[in-house]
Amino acid sequence: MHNPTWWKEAVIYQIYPRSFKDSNGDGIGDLRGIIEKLDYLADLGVDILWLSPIFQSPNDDNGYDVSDYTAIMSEFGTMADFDEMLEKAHARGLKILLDLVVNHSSDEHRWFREARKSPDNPYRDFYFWEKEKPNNWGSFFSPSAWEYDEQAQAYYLHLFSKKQPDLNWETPALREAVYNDMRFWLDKGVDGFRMDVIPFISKHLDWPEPAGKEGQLHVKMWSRGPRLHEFLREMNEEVLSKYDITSVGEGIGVSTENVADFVHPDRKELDMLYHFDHAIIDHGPGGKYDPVELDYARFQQIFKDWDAKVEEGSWINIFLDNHDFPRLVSRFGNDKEYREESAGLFAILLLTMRGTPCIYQGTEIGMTNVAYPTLEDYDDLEIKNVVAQTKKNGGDLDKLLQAVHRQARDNARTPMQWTNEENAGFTTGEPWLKVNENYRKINVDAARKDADSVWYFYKNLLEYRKENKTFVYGKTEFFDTGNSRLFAYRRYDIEGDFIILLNMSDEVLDVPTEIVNEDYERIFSNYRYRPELTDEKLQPWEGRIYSHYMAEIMSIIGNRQSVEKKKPKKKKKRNYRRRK
Ligand code: TEU
Ligand code: CA
Repeated sequence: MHNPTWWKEAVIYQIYPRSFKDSNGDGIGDLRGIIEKLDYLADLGVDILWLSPIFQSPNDDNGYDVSDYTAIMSEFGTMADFDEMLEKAHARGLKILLDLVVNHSSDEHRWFREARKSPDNPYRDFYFWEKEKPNNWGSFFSPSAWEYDEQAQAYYLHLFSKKQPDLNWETPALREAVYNDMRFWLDKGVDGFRMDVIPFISKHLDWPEPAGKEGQLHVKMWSRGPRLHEFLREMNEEVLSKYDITSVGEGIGVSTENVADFVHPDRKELDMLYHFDHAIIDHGPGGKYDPVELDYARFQQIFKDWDAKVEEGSWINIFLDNHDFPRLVSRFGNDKEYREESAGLFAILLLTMRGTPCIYQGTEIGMTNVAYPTLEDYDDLEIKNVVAQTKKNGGDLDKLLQAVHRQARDNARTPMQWTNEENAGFTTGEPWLKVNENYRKINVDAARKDADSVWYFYKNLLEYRKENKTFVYGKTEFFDTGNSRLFAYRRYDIEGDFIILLNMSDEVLDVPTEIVNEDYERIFSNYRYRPELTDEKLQPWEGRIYSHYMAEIMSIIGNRQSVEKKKPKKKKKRNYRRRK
């Protein structure tokens, strides 16, 4: 059903360049910093680097507001640095995905500066203009999605900040301009794009007034506008299909009911996308900063429901954190007593669930959320907006700080922790966002000196995944364990047969022998050689991979026919893959 394809077998590593590595001491990560770390990434064993936006930008939203799609952000370096980075990445077998942010541009983009000049400017229709505010839509980063522009004498639409005016895809010249900018990078040899809020590019032009409070977000309504799939097909036909590249959609507002419209191969639109179902699982009635307790039963159900779509031919990404969400170990795991254990457990989930995995920078060493003492310590415009709104409405700022500690995007944006030196070895200067104090303990240097670290667990699992394509192409079977904290599934095909057990709790649990019978052998545990490891009990946050003994023998011999149907007497347990 699934044809062998490089982007299905690959593992994506997301770099947030601003926070990855600073090469010149100005406190801001940059392209030369990435170049310095290419060997590190190749050694870890990932295949594709997705770079959050590196284009010229006034940085209202850290590069997600682009003022020139074919220029490099001056803080990040030069085009020569980019070319060198691309060449050196390719030389190491690493592919590069750029972040295509074309639902909106920056208000400082030449198109917008032209457009606001007059109603008959050739760029006017690159954006949406209305004489009167047509509805009560809210915006992600400000109360209203409509902003009055004095020069234009009209309101323009911005679903994000007012410095991120929405581009008007109804205008053929705009689409052609976007395609040209895409070709610019693809002709340089870039390997594809991650596409920011791509389901938003077609709008309901009758500007419906949705029921609900003034300023409310209407993700469901903004997503999948009437001409969306026509635009995506055109983009595919005009650009994507002409290159051997891949495309990842940010599937905001995409559900299991409609994912196939985007990524089923028959559609010829996108290769894969990542959905938000588990990423917004703890958003409460008041939204993200009104969080509720995590529902692990639902968490499991989400993976099950989406995998059923993959079975039907769609392809998706598996991710648990990125630059927009808290750190996975703090959010889904236990970042206190069981930080390393839960980080390891989620490494197993990421790398064995069906779909192309995305590892976010720092996750490979189990980086955690940060808790700055005051709201003013935060940089993100989303938080600045929420703080302003809360103040205006006389809301509880202490409660907000608690919620920000838990939910802030800045949790994921603190500088990458390389060493235990000052500022985590990220910069010799003053970092643009304060480092997480725990860098003295949690850093790449320390992790690579410790054979039992989260880092080595990732490296070994990545290598194992590469050798066992069953994790890529095999079918999935989910087991009902009767415990919302015990996640169990099987990945199998003609070449392999694995059972995965994930104990997402602080408790010791019994191994469910009805699922893992004696034909299955434990080959991976995030508890490795620790004394508490036993066959019968799953330790807190222990994750295991078992392999069927027949499949295991066959994978060693490499020939199914020649294997005698007899269980071997005693095979040595491999709790953890041997390192070469
Ligand atoms: O994110 C899409 C998006 O809707 C986010 O605003 C997300 O819902 C939010 O971060 C959750 O709090 C993309 C980018 O990934 C994000 O960094 C940008 O800010 C946004 O688009 C606008 O370009
Ligand atoms: Ca720098």
